[in-house]
Amino acid sequence: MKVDGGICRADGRAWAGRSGGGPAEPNPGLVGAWTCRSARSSPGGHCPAGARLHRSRKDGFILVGVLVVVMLASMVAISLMFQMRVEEESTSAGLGGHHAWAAAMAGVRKAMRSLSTNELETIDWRDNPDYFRAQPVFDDGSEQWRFTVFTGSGDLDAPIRHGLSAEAGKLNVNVATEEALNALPAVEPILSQALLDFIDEDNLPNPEGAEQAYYDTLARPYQIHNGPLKTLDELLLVRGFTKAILYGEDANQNFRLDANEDDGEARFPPDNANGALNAGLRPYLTVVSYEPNLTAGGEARAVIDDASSALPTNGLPDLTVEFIEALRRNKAPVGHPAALLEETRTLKDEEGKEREYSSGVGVEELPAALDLMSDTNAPTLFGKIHVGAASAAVLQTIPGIDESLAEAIVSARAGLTEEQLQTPAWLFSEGVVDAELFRKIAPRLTARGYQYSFRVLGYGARSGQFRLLEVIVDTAGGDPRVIYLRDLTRLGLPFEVDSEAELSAGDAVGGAF
Ligand SMILES: [Ca+2]
Ligand SMILES: [Ca+2]
Ligand SMILES: [Ca+2]
Ligand SMILES: [Ca+2]
Repeated sequence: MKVDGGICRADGRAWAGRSGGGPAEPNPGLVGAWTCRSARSSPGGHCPAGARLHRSRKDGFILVGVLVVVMLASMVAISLMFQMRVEEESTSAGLGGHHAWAAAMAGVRKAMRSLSTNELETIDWRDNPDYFRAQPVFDDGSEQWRFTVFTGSGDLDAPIRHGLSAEAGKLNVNVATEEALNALPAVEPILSQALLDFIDEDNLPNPEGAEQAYYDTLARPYQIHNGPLKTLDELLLVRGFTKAILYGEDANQNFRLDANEDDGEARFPPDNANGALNAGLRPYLTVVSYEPNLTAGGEARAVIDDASSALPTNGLPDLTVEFIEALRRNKAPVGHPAALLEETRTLKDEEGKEREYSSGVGVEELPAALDLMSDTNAPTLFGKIHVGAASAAVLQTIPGIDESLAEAIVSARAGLTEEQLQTPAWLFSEGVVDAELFRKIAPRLTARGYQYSFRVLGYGARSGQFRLLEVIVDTAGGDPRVIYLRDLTRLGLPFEVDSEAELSAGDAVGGAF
């Protein structure tokens, strides 16, 4: 190694002397080098005769000086060695981290590809290990970089799925009512009302809520949003919402019950040691769900109660069109198309005579009625709950759906085809709910998801270096785009990677970064 900056360029001799013999045999080479310092300006760097003479008369002084120089040079060398080693290690960690990041981003791109319109119908994005698990990305000879895309399943026995989560399957806190929030486990009005105050535009606190005036009294006051949350973690800014409430016992947010999450107070986090994972509110909530108010064919929907809104020219029976025209003529609004199900009304005809009208919407016509019409001309619908993706706990936030009905919905949908799941009409056609209950709950439901969340682990199968990302992708605008990306690497490896099995499986490494 070189010790640049040493006096007259010691060129490693200082280090060699130090390590070879401990402190300090005077080194003639060094002495010469050192004493040359005074003659540095001489042409060609040669020591003039006067300098040699000077050396011979001051040996004692020179010896002390040499010792000091040797020590100084040694210190410089040790410090440089240390610095180089640190740099070397951080460079290799950084390089590996960079590769793991690139592998994770390959996973993000694959997840986005699974959601693109031409893949969506052929790729199962819900749970597809062949497509999402341990996918090889790049082999640089010494390391094989891979990714796994996964999400929480809510099932303790198989806590992750290799796929994506539809955000529409969760309750959107930005548009949730107090009643919906209070239906969630462990949410009381003191929480829900504080959340509603945090989001609503005014500064009038709910009876058990908290507006800016409360936050001004904190040791570290901060401005509340009085507007929608952009990320779920912003819930932690709301009075009463703690990490224990948001993440439950799942301190490392890996969807699994780790040993420290099931040992009571012994180790962080506190938990009830009951062998089950309380994952907090996080699995039930979102801030990003919305959908375009369009038909499956991408057309604007007809607004039933708006006389200026053209009714569909095909897809609806004549009887239904006549019924809606009569409703409009009689200024008898119905609101949501679900209200047409098995509906009859006494209305005036074109001559002003009252007569019985039937909607003409039964089991057969219901899917088209739900697809083609709307209760609003708003271009975007926020916070509808995806009946094909929501957990029983989330379904219970809808007034009219109790625990047993929520569980019946979850078990009934498991046996349905993609075709049947296109609209919420199957709830009625499969006999899960009657017409009256369907009319009540359907306005809160959707059968579509446009925003999808997932985790990606990018990792080296040999070294175990990894990066963990949390991602949300939005497809509402056409091509999928990333609307949220967070590095969760600090939370640790979410699950063991069986690198031996992966490497011996001999997967072909396809593609590159
Ligand atoms: Ca407010
Ligand atoms: Ca955990
Ligand atoms: Ca614990
Ligand atoms: Ca527990």
